[in-house]
Amino acid sequence: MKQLIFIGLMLLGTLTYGQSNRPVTVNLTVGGTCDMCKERIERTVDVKGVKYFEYTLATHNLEITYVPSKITEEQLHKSLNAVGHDTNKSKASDEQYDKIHGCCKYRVHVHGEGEHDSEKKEHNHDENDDHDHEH
Ligand SMILES: [Cu+2]
Repeated sequence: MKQLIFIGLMLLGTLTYGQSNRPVTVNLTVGGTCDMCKERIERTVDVKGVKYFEYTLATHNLEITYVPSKITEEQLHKSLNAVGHDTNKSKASDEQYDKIHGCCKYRVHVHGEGEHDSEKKEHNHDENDDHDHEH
């Protein structure tokens, strides 16, 4: 009888193991603005345990198929944060975001709603740009 329970447990173990070995597909929302971001994001998730990834800039959607026994979704979020990208579950620290390339400052675009006026002013300023700037 004890042996039967043992075999039963072994079977159960194999089953759960098999299940966590089965690839899972998730959709993450990841901040990004340009092709450089897309490349960076895809390079970041191109790791062991990830079977498929595709980042769509227009929707900020990152589709990922990964094997849960090899990598967790949390790890994916964390490594994206580490290269400066916010996800729907966790944000990059200001320090991490600062490291991102200048043209990739996606947060400016995301927080745009209430700041349209100042954005417009900036644009006009750029158009008749014949005085010196102190950048
Ligand atoms: Cu970019």
